[in-house]
Amino acid sequence: MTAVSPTPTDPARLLEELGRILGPTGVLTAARDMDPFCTDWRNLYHGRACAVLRPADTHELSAVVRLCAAHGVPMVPQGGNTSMVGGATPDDSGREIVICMSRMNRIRGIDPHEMTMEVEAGVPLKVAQDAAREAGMMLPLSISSEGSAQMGGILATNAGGNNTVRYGNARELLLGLEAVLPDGEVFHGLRRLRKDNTGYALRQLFVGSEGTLGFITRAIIQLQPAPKEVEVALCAVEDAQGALALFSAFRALDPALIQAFEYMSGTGMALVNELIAGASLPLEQPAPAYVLVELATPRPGTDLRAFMEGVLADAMEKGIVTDAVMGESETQRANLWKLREEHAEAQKRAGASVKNDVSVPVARVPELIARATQACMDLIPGIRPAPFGHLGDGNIHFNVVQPVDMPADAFLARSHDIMDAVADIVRDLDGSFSAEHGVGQLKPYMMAEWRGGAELATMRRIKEALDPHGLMNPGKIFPPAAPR
Ligand code: 2HG
Ligand code: ZN
Repeated sequence: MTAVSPTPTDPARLLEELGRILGPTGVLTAARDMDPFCTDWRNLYHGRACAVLRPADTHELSAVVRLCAAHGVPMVPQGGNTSMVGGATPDDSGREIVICMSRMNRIRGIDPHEMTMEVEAGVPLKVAQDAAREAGMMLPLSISSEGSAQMGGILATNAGGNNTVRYGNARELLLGLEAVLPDGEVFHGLRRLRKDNTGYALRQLFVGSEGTLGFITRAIIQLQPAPKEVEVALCAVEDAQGALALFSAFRALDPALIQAFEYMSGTGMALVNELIAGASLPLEQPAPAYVLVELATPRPGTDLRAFMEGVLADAMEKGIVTDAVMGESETQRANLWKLREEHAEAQKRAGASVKNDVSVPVARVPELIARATQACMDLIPGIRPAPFGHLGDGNIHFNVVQPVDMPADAFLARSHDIMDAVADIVRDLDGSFSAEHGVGQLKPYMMAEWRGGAELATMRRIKEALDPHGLMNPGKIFPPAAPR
């Protein structure tokens, strides 16, 4: 889709009018102020913006969107700027306006009877989790970037993370939603009903839309009871087949207890130990691969520890697990989680890397890892495959780190070769080329091949219906349309 300006832009007049709506602190135009909003977390995309706007509420946002739409100015919604696919970074034209949601950061309420929380888009996930905990409940969504990632972006990208195996993705937690549409109209869908069959579930349209259909401004999220018992174990295994066998063992006995089931390669774990301060492997010796499993229950007196020990002892007897350690305290459990959560940061510090956020049916994870490892090593000698991720839901981050002695640029120039080689295997295994990070501006080129025909055509019709001028987050999700 090409952006068509409804009226020619007059930047000076537009900025003046925006300033009148948002006040002086709500509009940033100096390059040094805008820089952090124009570069992504991975440092892959460097855009330029005409301004960065910081509305304080839905009313202000609606007014500025109406104005930008009238001027034909493209808008890029931005939350915590933690996208792995450049989903919140403007292009380099200098025409786009970044609209940052971080001032809309109030928790509007927690309802202990309904077990719901109403949040504004700019609330960081960690803040929402802590508020749920203080109220004696749990917000069951956990991702490595939870300190910065914001609820609006989490919903807009349908984030998944560590607890998907038990509670689903962000989509499954959503009850109600408010959004500002591309013309500035407000969509009022902040309902907290479990049953509400009144035509299309429009709120779900915004989930996973990556900011291409409007701005999520507020949401009502389903909470869960706080766990009363939690156990975390780090297990050494020979390979992903062993990890899968352990998952099956837990699942066969009680799938409802598995709160997270994470896989890590030996290579990835070694990078964490080498590059992250305070990280240290609490096992006798390094292993080819690891599992981090968390069990939790809201029922006191379950003796989760005995259950976990029993499953692990049996797995060790069968040779599935070669070594294991269980966290004895909250601090120890947090330290075990740190080894998993710092994988992205360690890989960033290790040099250039190529990410493949892919999913396959759970039983096919070992085949994915084995085949993709071989394919990448055939492609670039010395490449360091460091796959890790959410084995329990089939989502593996098949990330590869540059060879030690290869220049970063030369390695990154092979990004598409690597991504295509992994994608071919994923397709063969009935998987998806994007599991939880979205399409952003990294992967639109894959959309036509993977989601072509009626699927992509229907997405385009929805996009055109809501955003006929193509002003919302241009360049994301959709590959350029073929000329008619
Ligand atoms: C995680 O699971 C995140 O830690 C980041 O999704 C994954 O760095 C990555 O590719
Ligand atoms: Zn992940």
